[in-house]
Amino acid sequence: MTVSSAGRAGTTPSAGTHPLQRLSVEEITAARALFEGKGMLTPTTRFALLGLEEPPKDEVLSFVPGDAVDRRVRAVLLDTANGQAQAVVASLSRGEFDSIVDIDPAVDGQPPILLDELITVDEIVKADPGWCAAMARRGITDLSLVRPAPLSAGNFGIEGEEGRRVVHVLSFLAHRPEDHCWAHPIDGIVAYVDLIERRVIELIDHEVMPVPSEEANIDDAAYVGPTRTTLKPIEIIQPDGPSFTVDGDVVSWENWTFRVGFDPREGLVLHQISIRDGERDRPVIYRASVAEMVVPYADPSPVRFWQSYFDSGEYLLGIQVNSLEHGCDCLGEIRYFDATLADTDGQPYVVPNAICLHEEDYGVVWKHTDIFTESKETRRQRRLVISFFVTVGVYDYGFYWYLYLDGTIQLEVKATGVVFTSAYVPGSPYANEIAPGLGAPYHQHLYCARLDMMVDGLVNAVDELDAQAVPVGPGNPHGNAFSRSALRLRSEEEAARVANPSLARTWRIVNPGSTNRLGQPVAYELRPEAQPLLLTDPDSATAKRAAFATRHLWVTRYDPAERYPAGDLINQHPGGAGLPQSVANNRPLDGEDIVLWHTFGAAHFPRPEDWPVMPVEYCGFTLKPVGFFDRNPTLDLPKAASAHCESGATHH
Ligand SMILES: [Cu+2]
Repeated sequence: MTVSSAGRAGTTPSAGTHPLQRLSVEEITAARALFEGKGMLTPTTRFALLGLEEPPKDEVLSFVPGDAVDRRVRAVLLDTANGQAQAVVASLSRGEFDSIVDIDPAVDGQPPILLDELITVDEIVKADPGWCAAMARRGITDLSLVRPAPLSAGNFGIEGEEGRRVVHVLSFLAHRPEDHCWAHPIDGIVAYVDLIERRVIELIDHEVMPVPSEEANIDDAAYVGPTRTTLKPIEIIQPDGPSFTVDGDVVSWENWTFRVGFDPREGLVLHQISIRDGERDRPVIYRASVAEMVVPYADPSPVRFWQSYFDSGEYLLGIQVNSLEHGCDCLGEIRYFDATLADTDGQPYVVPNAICLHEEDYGVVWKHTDIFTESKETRRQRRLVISFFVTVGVYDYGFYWYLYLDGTIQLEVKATGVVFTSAYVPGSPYANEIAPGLGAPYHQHLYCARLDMMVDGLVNAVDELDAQAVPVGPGNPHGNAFSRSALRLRSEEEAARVANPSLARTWRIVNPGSTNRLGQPVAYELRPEAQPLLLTDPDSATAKRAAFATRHLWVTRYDPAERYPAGDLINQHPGGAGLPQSVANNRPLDGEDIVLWHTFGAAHFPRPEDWPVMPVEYCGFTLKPVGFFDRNPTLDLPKAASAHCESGATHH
C-alpha cells in the first residue's frame, strides 16, 4: 500500500453545515467535479464507493453552530480497464485531496462489487463457449432465460485468483422472462470470472444435476391462490400528528434526540443519541450502526464451498436501500427521509422514502393493582422506530432501531426475501428440501453492530456480569442463595467475549465518574440474544476473514480509523483485518473512550414455510439503562394515552 498526501492550502469554510450532515446532491456533484478536474477519472473509472468522510469525534463534539466545517468525502475508485484501485479522501471545502492510497488487491482486498458487474458477468459467461456447452449438456439452449449471479469469491487460496478481481457465478433458470429464477437453480456448475480480463478463468462442471422445475411466482395469482377476505382494516391514526419533531436530520421524540445519517456501506447511522433527564441532555451513544455482516453457507460441494457473503463490505448495504411505500412497508403517521447516494459514475441520485420514522404503541410499560389500597395504575409504552430495508441478491433485510420511553434502545434485524437455493441431494446433512427437488443450504446471518458508546461522557468502562450460584456453606446454610459476579474488562484482548445465556451474561457500559443518587456508577447494559457464533471451522478461510463473528463482544479504544470489524476492503481480502488487528495492541479500556462491537444473528436451517418467500425472522439486541436514572423514568407518563383509556378520576 502506498500513501501520498497532498498539502493543505487556504480554506473555503462551509458555514451553517453540521459536521455530520449527510452529503447533498450538490456536494456529490462537486466531489465528482473535483475528481474529474484533478485528472483522477478515466472513461473506465468507476466509483465503487463515494460517501461522507466523518470528522473525528473531538471535532464534532466541540462544534458550535456557525463554525466553519471542512466537508470531506472518501471514495474507492476502480479502473475497470486495468483493475487499478485507489482509496481517496478529499476536501470539498478546500478543493484538495488529503490522501490517495493505491490499493494492492492481493494484500488490501478488492473494492466492493459494483452494481454494473451484474451485467458484466451476464455478458462474460454467455460469451464463453465452455459455459454455453455446459448449459447445453443440461438441455438449456435459450441463454436469454439464464440468470447468472455475481457472487463474492471470498479468498480460499484458489490458484490463479490472487490479486485478480474475481466473482464466482452460479446460475438460475427462468421459464419465461417474468418467472422467478430462484426456483430453478442450475447446480453442479460454477464459473469463476475475471471481471477485468472479462473472461471465465475457470469452469467447474462438477455434475449434471436436475434443475428443479416447480415454479414459485409470488406475484402470480394462479400460484398463490385466492386472496383471503377475512381481515378487517386496521387504521393507525394520530389525529394530532406524531409526537416527534424533525429539524433537518435531527430527530427529537419525548426525551430522546439523535441525528440521522446514511452511509453507502452501512446504511442508516444514528449519531449522538442522547436522552433528556430533568435539565440535562445525557449522551448515551455517539454513533451506532451495523458495520458488517456475513452470510456463510454450509454446503461443502465443490461448486459451493466458497459461499460466504459479506453483504456490507462486499456489496454495500446502503446502496441496496429500498424506496418504501406508505401503507405497505410502514403504517401510520410516517416521516420519510430520502437517501442521497452516488452511482458508479460518481453522479448523485436520490432514493425517495429510504428511511422510515414513526412511533408505535407498544403495549403496557408498567401496571399495578394494589391489593390493599385498590389503586389501579397503568401506563402505555411507546417506541420510536427508525428503519430501512435493503435487498441484497435473494435476501431482503430490514434494520429497525427502537427507542423506548423508559430509556431502552433496541436493534431488530428482519430477514425476509428468498432463501438461496440448490438442487437437493437426498439425505444431504447440509441442506433441507423446501420444495420438490429444491434444496436450501444451511447458513448463518451474522451481523456486527458498532456501538461507539458515550454513557454520560467519553470516559467509560465495561463490566461482564454473570449470575452466580452459591454452594451451601457458612452464610448459605439452606442453599437458596445466588448472586452476581462482575468482571471489569480491562484490556482489548480480555474484552473479546462470548455470551453465556445460562448465566444471564450481560455487558454493562459504566461511567465511573458519573453516579446516580445511590452512588452507583451510571450504566447501560447490553443484553445479547446469545445465538451461535460462526459455525465454520476455526481454521477455515471464512473464519479468518470474519473473525469478528467468533466473539459476541469486542471492545476497542476509540480510533476514527477503525470503522469496520472485518477491515476496510473485505472483498477477496485474505483475512486478519479489522478487529483481530485492532485488539492486537491490547490497549487498556478501563476509563477510556471505548467502542463496543457486538456480533449477533441467526443460524438458518430453512423450513418448507420459508419457501417461496420467507416470513420475517428476527434477531438483534437490547441496551437497557441500569442505574442510569434514579428511578423508573416513566412515572410522568399521562394516564390516558388514548381516548379509549379514560382517566381513573372519572371512571371507577
Ligand atoms: Cu437465511
